Amino acid sequence: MLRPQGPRRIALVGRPNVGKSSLLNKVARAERVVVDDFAGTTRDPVDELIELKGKQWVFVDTAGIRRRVHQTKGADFYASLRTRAAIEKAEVAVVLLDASTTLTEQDQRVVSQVIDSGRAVVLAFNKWDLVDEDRRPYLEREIEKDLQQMTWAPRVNVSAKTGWHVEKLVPSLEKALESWDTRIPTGRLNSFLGELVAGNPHPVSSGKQPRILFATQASTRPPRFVLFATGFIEAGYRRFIERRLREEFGFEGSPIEISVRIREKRKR
Ligand SMILES: Nc1nc2c(ncn2[C@@H]2O[C@H](COP(=O)(O)OP(=O)(O)OP(=O)(O)O)[C@@H](O)[C@H]2O)c(=O)[nH]1
Ligand SMILES: [Mg+2]
Repeated sequence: MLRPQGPRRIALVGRPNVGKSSLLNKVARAERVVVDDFAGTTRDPVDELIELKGKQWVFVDTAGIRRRVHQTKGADFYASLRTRAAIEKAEVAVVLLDASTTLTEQDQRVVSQVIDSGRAVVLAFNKWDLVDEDRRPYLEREIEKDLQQMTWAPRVNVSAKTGWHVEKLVPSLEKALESWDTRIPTGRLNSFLGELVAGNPHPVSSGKQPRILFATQASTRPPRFVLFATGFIEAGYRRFIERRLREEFGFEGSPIEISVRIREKRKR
């Protein structure tokens, strides 16, 4: 897929009140959108064209995500549909979390929704001005427990209120987008995989050992890989391949998809 020209699109997402609108204002260096203590201030996505480090970006402020789209009602239902559409339209999502309080189930829903969208991701731990030494170890544990699905996403600690470290966002966004756009040449992919499989063959189950014959990267944005194999590839082995692909090629900030197609061995 060719990348469309023009500014890159970034959706700011998170549960209500985490500071999405505050961050947009800070990045824009102007009060462009309404910030309030009330959870549910933003109702409609707002696009802002912002120049940072000589480049144009479109930042999209969104309505806070409370629950899954199909579980919401009335005005909230339409707000959540618009948030979902804004994520789909963006290339990368900045998932905001309130670092000063315990991560919640709502945060997990945001994470799942962003994972499902296949967009690139940067995690922003906001309200860092309120994080004290005592909170840090708890936060680390919560991250380990609740954000397992996104271990590959770059993390930035920021304060949308004071502007602290907000400038660290752009390098992380660039990194995530680069990963999202990456294509591994077929030759390189297969020489890597050949070595990997030779060194760590798939476990034998009921006397059979599926072999991986060949792989190709079918698309980018996000990177999708197709493995051709002689039989069913276990989930554990797929995860192993994903881990090694990341070790080899990076993909920081991007989800990657691996699917398997079974190809019968040719009978002679
Ligand atoms: N201390 C502190 N407060 C913050 C920070 N960022 C946002 N806030 C406060 O958090 C509250 C919510 O901020 P918003 O920017 O409106 O949050 P939002 O995520 O856009 O909320 P919704 O639009 O309701 O989903 C406001 O009172 C902000 O002043 C921060 O970094 N530090
Ligand atoms: Mg808002």
